[in-house]
Amino acid sequence: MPDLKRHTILIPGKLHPHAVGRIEAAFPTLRIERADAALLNTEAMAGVRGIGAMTTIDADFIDALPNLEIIANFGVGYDAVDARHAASRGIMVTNTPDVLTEEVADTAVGLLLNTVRELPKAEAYLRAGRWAAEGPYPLTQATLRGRSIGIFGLGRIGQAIARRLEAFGLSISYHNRRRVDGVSYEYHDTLEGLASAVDTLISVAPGGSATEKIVGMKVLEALGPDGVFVNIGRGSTVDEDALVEALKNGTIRAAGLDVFADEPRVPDALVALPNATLLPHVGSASVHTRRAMADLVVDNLISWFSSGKALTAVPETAEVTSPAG
Ligand code: NAP
Ligand code: 8YV
Repeated sequence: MPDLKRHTILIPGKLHPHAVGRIEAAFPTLRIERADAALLNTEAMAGVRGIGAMTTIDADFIDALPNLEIIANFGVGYDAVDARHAASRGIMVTNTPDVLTEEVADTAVGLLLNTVRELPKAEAYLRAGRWAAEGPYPLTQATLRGRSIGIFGLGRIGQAIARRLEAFGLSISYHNRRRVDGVSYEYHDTLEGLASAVDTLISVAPGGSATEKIVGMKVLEALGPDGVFVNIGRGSTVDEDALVEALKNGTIRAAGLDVFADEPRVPDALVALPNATLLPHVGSASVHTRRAMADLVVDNLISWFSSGKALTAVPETAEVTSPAG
């Protein structure tokens, strides 16, 4: 077994305590407040061989670390890591797929139900004593019955959401850049095309330049006045000003959002809307699933430095090989 104690791992910013504990037990570890090269001296920068992180790792930070080999990202979404730049420098990037898929799909379905059937508002009504004082909570205008679901991003999580909603008796369509083999759901080669074919759009697409604000007014108009929009993917994919406008003026009926463009800041205009159901990015946030994600971060680092192989390389760095050979 190669000596892991020769490889320093940098943890910039906060990371899950189970990941921190395992990294500290296996490797010499350096912790800094944020991914900022100004916080490291030249010797420290030269010593860093791996990063375990849940924060932005940009090209400048990567370039400041001459002996960096691997960035192990906590999260399946790695839009905060400049993976293309890492690949160009021969640096491996890993993420945490699969271990969170079912949890996030469960959350997505809960968020959809809360949005359509107003369950959080109904509970608040009960807690405020209004059931006894005023009578039953009003019937919801919306229902899940008869809805047609469009999934933007039919990957691992999108397919897990689709499987659940099929069992609810709902029709499923999707948009990706490419058709998915082995599924019978209707494919749309544009997001707008998908939105006009369905009344319920669930976004579980990655962030990044290709999807930046792609859910804008045109897509929301295509979804229509009975439309429900759920976002469990990334906030950056949505034009939030357009969404606020669409929810205010009835362009769509309601939205359920777990993710926002500038987390943890949520626009006051969204918070003020009665037809927006809002969650603080809790898609994967159970003790069980976050621990599995933490394990996968550390297992990637250990595998890389002991066998030269990453367990879950992101596509951009799939061809990157270990300098150890
Ligand atoms: P995945 O398996 O890679 O699925 C992503 C899907 O999006 C793929 O089917 C991909 O298909 C499609 N896609 C990517 N870029 C696209 C584009 N520009 N236009 C259209 N479709 C595009 O990833 P996953 O494991 O399902 O995770 C998906 C995302 O969920 C993550 O990236 C993350 O942002 C988010 N997430 C959120 C939470 C939360 O707590 N809310 C938790 C976990 C993950 P093509 O490549 O064919 O286009
Ligand atoms: C995490 C996520 O909460 O995996 C992802 O892409 O969005 C979530 O599971 C996040 O990455 C870390 O806070």
